[in-house]
Amino acid sequence: MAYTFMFESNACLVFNFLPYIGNDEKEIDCKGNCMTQYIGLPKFCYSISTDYPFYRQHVNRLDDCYTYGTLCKTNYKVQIEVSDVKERLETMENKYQERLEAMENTHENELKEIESRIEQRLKAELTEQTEIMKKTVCQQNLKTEKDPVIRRGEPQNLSVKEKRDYVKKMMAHAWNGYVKYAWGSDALKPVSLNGTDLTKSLGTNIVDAMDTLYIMGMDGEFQRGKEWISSNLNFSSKDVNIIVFETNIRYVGGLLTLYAFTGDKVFKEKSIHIVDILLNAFDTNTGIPYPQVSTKTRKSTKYTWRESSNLAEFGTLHMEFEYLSDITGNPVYKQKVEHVRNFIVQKDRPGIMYPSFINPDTGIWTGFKKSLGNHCDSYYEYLLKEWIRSGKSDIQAKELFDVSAKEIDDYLIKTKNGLTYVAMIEDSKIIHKMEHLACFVGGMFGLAAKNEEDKTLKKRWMHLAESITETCHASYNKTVTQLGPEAFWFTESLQAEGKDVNDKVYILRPETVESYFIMWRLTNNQKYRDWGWEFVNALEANCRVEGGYSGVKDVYQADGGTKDDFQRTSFLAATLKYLYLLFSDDNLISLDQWVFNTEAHPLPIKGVNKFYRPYES
Ligand code: DMJ
Repeated sequence: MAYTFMFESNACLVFNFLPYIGNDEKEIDCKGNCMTQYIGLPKFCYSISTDYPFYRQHVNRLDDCYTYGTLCKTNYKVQIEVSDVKERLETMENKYQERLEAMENTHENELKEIESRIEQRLKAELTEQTEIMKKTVCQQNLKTEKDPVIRRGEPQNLSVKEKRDYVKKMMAHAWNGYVKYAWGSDALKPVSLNGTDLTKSLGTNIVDAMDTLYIMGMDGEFQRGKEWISSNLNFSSKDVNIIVFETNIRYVGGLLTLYAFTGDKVFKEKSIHIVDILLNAFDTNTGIPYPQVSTKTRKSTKYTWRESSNLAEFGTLHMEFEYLSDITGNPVYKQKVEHVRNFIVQKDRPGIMYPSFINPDTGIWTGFKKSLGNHCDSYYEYLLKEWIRSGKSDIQAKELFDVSAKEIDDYLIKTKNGLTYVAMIEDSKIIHKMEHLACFVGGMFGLAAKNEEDKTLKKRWMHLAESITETCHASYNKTVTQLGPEAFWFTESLQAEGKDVNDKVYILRPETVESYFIMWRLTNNQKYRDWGWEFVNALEANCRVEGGYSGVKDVYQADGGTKDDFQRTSFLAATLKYLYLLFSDDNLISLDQWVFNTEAHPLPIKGVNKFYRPYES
């Protein structure tokens, strides 16, 4: 096919191929003026004339057009074989297309690479900026937010303040007796006005009581205690078998709280010194610790009277050991307790909950009591509390707690004549007896409810918390002394009452007032403060003696019968601390910031509490 293009005077035709559009026509006049301007990328231009039928020219400026414009000054009448042109054009076009595609592919890859590099850089910059932002926000928060309150915390109400002042005076009486008659010993015999040693004068009472002194603002006493710790607390200087569980909850827990409160390195160093000795207990076939370690030989042993370690002993280390790793940067402490937990988790559980004993050499369960009292109690307590202490990052602990809590609820929680209690199982038989030790369960379920998101569980746990605390109060209320028995029964004839001689003692235990305190904080129900005050009166009437406070042998007798002449250190560490906090403002050692170990030493909650003081290299 042939087309005839008539070239009018002073005009020539230029085929202009825009790279991606195909051909186009542009006119330039023969004086060299482009009638249409070329804009943008270089373009290919074909000018047609008789002399140069196909002339390829790279045109990107007016000047170029001018050159070819001059070729067609005269009028031409040209016949062009358009098919030829078309063919050439198509070849060109195809080639161009290929090149274009090749370019596009290369560009696409290059582009992708560039994009990914840019993306990575942006991400890195974003992370860096976010970190900077976080730090700034965090620092601002620290400046603007109020510090967690660890002292003062005076209640508004005057009569509550009077009660609190009264408790502080009780603390002064207990402490002064110890200072006067038993300084440096482990505990005070408040009737015979002497010291008594469990660990050959390693000053248990001092370390255990220190954080209570601090919270109460008893500065002189605190200072004296600190000096003693600083110069005398040296386990290597004695030759004694220390009990892993007791040493951990009293010494390590106490020192860690003091470090959190004050940031004073002496407390951290002393806790490292002690835990490094305790680590020897974990050198067993299973990694389950033996119950005791010699401070001299560092050899760990079983008790002579039993082969096994109990659940509460090896299951009440987690909070302290994890926290110690966090403030020292030394992972060995947490590794030990994590190994213990993993060992237990991978073992078969015979029946519900956990048996009370395991042989640390063979890993075989040996005791088949299921209980929230002696030998078992704080294992369950620490599952919940370690989850809280870890800032809820220890999910395994929470899952284990949830399973146990359900089993406790399904099998051990009983209600008789309106009183809900925690029974126990011995050799598969249910025993309708609750130990005073298990009265912490009210507070434990309260804390669990406070931290639970599932509404049904929250409600159930809160109900258990209230009703179990109520039952423990009833066990106090039913005695002449208004002090609770060591164990109480639910039978045809007994309702929350002790039966045997051993049931009837009251040894200054804190578990019931611990639950009053937690329930008060959760509900602000006045009855918990009232019950706390009844308890203060009962202590004053039955336990106060010249040297301090003593346990009593029969809570069902006037004055509690004979005194046991023993002021347990947990009375200062826990009983009086919980009482004081019960009558303080709720922001003093807030439950949002702190979680109490089983000896009532508050540990800061990770990621929440400014006093956490994590290790910084
Ligand atoms: C405390 O020393 C600890 O709470 C332990 O876990 C059990 N209870 C005693 C005091 O009664």
